[in-house]
Amino acid sequence: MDVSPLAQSVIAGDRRALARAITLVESAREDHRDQARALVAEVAQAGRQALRIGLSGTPGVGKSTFIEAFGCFLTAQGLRVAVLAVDPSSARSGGSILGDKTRMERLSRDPMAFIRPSPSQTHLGGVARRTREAVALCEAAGFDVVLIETVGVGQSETMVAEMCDLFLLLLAPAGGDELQGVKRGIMEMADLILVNKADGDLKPAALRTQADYAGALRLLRRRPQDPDGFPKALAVSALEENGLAQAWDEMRALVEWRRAEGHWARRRTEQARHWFEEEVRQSLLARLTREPLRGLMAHLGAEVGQGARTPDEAAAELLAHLGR
Ligand SMILES: Nc1nc2c(ncn2[C@@H]2O[C@H](COP(=O)(O)OP(=O)(O)OP(=O)(O)O)[C@@H](O)[C@H]2O)c(=O)[nH]1
Ligand SMILES: [Mg+2]
Repeated sequence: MDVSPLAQSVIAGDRRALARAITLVESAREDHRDQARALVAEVAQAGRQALRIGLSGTPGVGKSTFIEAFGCFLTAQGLRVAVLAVDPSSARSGGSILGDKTRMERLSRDPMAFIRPSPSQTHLGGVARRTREAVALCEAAGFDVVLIETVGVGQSETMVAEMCDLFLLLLAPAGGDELQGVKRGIMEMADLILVNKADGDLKPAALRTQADYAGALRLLRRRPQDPDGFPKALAVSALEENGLAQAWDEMRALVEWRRAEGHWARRRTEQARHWFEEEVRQSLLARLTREPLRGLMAHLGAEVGQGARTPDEAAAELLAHLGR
């Protein structure tokens, strides 16, 4: 199949073409992979960049509600918004935002928005590539903002942070005065912490939690990509749509500063390198699980087990086959 017509339709902003293109990059078939590679390379020629925003938070914190409210807020400003989801956990079926299309009812009907449910899960390496390519397709299709939702499990947050310009962490108001066991590593990735559900009875708790996190963020090591005062913690209510404009103002201020200081471009460059190296690593690992290397691995493993070769010798022997 010649992917050029599809690529051109994506660039022209044809939503059905975009959906088909994403289906192609999600395919596990080997011949589809070649087409997907050509497709992604061709759409890259459009040279478009969206603002990529990663959004993470534990189940029930209000990610879907926030995306619906924030997405509609953005489209009301005349921005085109694409929403993608990453859900590598096998515990959930059907992908996180598929069942949520009902919860994102307004946004899914919005002609300025495009919502793509996450496909059923595979290993994280495959998820990363597919998500990255889906982001690239949305950018080429002319979306201004690409929101990437991830549940706070395993490595998915780190992965999403590695493909985003901004990383948002959504938190719920804490019951007591303790920080909610948010891992330090995740806090360190956040550009903006949004304490959600700052409404009704939960409002005082949300404001306390926000103040706690604001304090905790000040204790973190200063990052070169941040102007004064960042990362920040804000209180929002996705349900009542409060604090969204302020959150957006903060995001824009941060992005403008990073662009002006060269951090934006530098980060994109680093990310491209990261994904190149990751792709090499993943491809090498994948080859080990296929013939002929899989059989050779088993064979050499048995020899090592019998003491016929040292582990190091056997590894050298196996690696010598990589180039063949
Ligand atoms: N009071 C209040 N409730 C909220 C707010 N945002 C979300 N909720 C409620 O919290 C519950 C979970 O919201 P979701 O948006 O489904 O949360 P989620 O993070 O997408 O959850 P998962 O998809 O399961 O990971 C729902 O009952 C929402 O109505 C808010 O700002 N205030
Ligand atoms: Mg959800």
